[in-house]
Amino acid sequence: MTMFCYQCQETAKGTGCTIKGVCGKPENVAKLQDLLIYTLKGIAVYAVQAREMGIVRKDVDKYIMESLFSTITNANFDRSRFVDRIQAGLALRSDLKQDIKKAGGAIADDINEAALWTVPVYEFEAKAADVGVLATENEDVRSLREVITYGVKGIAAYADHAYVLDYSDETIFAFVEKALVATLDDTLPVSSLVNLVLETGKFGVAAMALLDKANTTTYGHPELTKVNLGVRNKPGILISGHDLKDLEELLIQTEGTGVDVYTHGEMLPAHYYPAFKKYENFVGNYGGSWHKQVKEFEAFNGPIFLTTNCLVPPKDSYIDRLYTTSVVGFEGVKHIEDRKDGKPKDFSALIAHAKKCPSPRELETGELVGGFAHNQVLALADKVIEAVKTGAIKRFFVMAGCDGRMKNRDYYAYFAQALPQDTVILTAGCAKYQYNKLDLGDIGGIPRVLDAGQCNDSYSLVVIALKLKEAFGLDDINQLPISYNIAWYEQKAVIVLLALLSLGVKNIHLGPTLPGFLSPNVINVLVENFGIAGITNVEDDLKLFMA
Ligand code: FSO
Ligand code: SF4
Repeated sequence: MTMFCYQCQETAKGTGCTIKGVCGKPENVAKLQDLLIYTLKGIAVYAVQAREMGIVRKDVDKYIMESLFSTITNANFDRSRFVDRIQAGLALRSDLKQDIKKAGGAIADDINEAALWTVPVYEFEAKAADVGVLATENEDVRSLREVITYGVKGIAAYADHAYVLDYSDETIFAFVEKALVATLDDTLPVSSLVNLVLETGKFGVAAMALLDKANTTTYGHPELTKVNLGVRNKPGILISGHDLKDLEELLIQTEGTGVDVYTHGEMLPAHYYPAFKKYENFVGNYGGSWHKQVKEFEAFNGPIFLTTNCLVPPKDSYIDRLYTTSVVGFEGVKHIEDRKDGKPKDFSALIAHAKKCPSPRELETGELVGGFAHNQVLALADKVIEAVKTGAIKRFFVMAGCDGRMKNRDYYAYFAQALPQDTVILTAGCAKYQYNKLDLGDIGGIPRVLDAGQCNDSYSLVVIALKLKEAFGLDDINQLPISYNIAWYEQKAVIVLLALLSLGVKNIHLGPTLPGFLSPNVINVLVENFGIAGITNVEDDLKLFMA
């Protein structure tokens, strides 16, 4: 086996990428990501013990979060970055061990190998071969361990965004470390792993709530906004990913320079935040979701700045215009260094680059309407509740999640169009690009597609559901006229799903295919306890949902 990765929806044949990632991840990077995860588990062994002794190392927490995030699909393809991370991790691991010893703690004789191993750098990939996903032989245990691992990757991504805005929660760090250690424990019964999966979902809710607080406190509550889709006749910078602080610093530094800023993909919802509306050069959104980037980045003409996933291996036609930052990386692509000593990131190179480029080529014109995060929807609550009571709105469809390359994802565009006129779509994440430019109309002034924001803003949809449950005096969230038809792609969607399960949401339909990392027995557990199902075709699924 050269490599093995099955963490995303596009995994080869639905079972695993074994030669090269469908995402473009090469074998050496896949192996180093496996070794990094193993390194994190070893560090977590000491971090858990240290925490019990009252030793908390913020640098370790931050390192674990960023490292998990860096292994998410389409975040980082740069081999050297993983080698550096693993080396830094081994150094942190021995520091932590020393801290424990200095404080009088004993290191257990039977400590896991993950906490002990060392090999020279040239043997990293060979070592990885013994510690990857397939090292766990029992397929159900492997499946549950990986669900937990992917769940904590999602938590880490959201916790990292909150951390950047100075919001953190020790209990989230402690849980992530505990969960990583649990995936090493061969004595844990399957039932405990199943419980841990649900606990992961609970901390997913906590991480999304924390990020929601960080975003809304820093930038205000998203509000109903019309976002321009056209372009202006000035050079521009295109920013993609999920990191709002990067956007803020870019807007501050580009203001008055004659360089415009456009969003791409998951950065679109930034337009909904009041704090960014004052920037005259914040022009609009350019293009669609992440997998369209090759064509759209080519057409943009100016520099493109990737703050998080999803990065697609770039074409020569624009690689010299591409910039990455934080956990994102690709060999040969310029990287904007992290903030140091409280100073903002330095975008002068990007701005100078933009000034030498022609303005973006127009792809489309018109506007998109969004900004329906919890605060905005609750401001319309009376109208929404009235519409439900009168029957003007019969059902809500949560269609949050991800978009992707696979042709069969056009199911979601057809599904959105086939929905009866008295239904409303609640969305978040890049999944919306399948249908957010269709004219689906409104119900008494309430748009039929309510976009809450990025994938993490799926939290908003939960808040809305809980408020509706309260307003209608129901005891169970499943009694609401809400159906869940969720599209997934990568590990942030995994944590969104686990979060919904931990809140007791039942009968979620997940597509376009069920995860390759779920073993048949684990799928059975999900079907029996939560009524999880896949999708079939628009017609049959609609009948099922509307029944
Ligand atoms: Fe999409 Fe990519 Fe936000 Fe994901 S851009 S697919 S769930 O990384 O993060 O929704
Ligand atoms: Fe394959 Fe997805 Fe893993 Fe990439 S992230 S190697 S496409 S399973």
